[in-house]
Amino acid sequence: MQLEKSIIDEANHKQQAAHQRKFDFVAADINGLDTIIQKISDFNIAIPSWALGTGGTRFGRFSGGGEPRSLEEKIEDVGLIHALNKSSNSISLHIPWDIPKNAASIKALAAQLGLHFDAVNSNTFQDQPDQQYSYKYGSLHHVDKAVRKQAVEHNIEVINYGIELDSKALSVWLSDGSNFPGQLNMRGAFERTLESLHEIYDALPADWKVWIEYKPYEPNFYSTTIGDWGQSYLLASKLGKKAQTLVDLGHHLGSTNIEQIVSLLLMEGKLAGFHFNDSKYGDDDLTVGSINPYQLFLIFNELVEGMDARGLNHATGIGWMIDASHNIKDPIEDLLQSVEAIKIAYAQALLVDQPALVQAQQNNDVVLAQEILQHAYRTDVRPLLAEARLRSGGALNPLAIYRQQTIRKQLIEERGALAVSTGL
Ligand code: LRH
Ligand code: MN
Ligand code: MN
Repeated sequence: MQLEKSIIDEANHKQQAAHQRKFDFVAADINGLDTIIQKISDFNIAIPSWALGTGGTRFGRFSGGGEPRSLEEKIEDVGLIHALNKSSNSISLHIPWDIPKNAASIKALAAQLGLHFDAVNSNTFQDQPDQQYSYKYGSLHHVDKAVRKQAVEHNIEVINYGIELDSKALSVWLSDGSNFPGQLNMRGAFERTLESLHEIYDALPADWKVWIEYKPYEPNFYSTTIGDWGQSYLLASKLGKKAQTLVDLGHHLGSTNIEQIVSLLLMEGKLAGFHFNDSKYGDDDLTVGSINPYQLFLIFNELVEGMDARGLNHATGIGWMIDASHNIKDPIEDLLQSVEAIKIAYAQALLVDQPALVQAQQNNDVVLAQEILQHAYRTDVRPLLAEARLRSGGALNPLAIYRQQTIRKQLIEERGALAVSTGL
């Protein structure tokens, strides 16, 4: 289903006066208001194809119904999200969960909804029914060359699908690791991974990147071959310019200073981008900003400062993507919340008085430095986001329209209460 623009306009009209009051209040104190609103408008976050269905855990899966049954329906769901928030103009595919069999028609459908394709993700962490060798003991790091070859070929196949869709990056996450001390020679595992990644790297088109994601544990609980940003960075450095490190916010041990990692990767030109989510315990994949919004703001503060220093365009210089999958929420509602949370943190970071912060740092005025950051963080930027959406033709309040229009109910009627999507 698609959402008529007139429905959005009508709802906006009803909320206009209330919006204007809130907007005028916050706008009065902001320098360079129009530039900031334009930056907020330009900032889009890719939606992963696996987030549109209920995620589930190994203890159960509780579908809300009306899940997309095909890649086409997933694209339609992203189209709905984008029509409402004008901030989600791309989709990232995980292959083989979503195989773009007919690339031309898939691309045409996406284009009709104002969407394009972000990075393509490979999957060598699960065995597929038709594959010859198992990934039980790993893929790109496997001791057996034949298994490594199979995994390399899968990645090259994913690149080829991506080329047809005009994607520009391959995103690789490996579950390769070991469960018990002694199971694996760690140096050997790393060297074999590097060798395999070299073969994949060599298959990348000139204008492509390979994004190397790290994660400390799960599904392996003793060692993971690409376990932290250092290991990912080492691989990316050895591979060359087209290889960079991808930061998934849930892939850090408790209280890791993620903003510092981000700042240094950016400095080295090695920051591929993000998988946004939030976590309390581990790789929880909770809604972005639902647990630690201040950390998200501090990350964006490093990003804005670092990207400005390097002359990078905020909207296009880095891969911005959500990576989450929920068991108990309507996925579309969750994605609307996630995009909003990311853009709130971004907008707050845009408000940081950078020259004043530099001065405070020079003077070692710790109190003032904290005041400057927290002044920006404590500003209610939601009216700025709403204004940016309004100016782009989106909804002042996307979630409210989604509910008022009973979109999930319509999707259940169209697709069925038991419709289950592919993915996690
Ligand atoms: C691994 C991960 C990785 C996968 C996705 C499904 O935990 O974050 O990005 O591709 O989840
Ligand atoms: Mn991820
Ligand atoms: Mn993850």
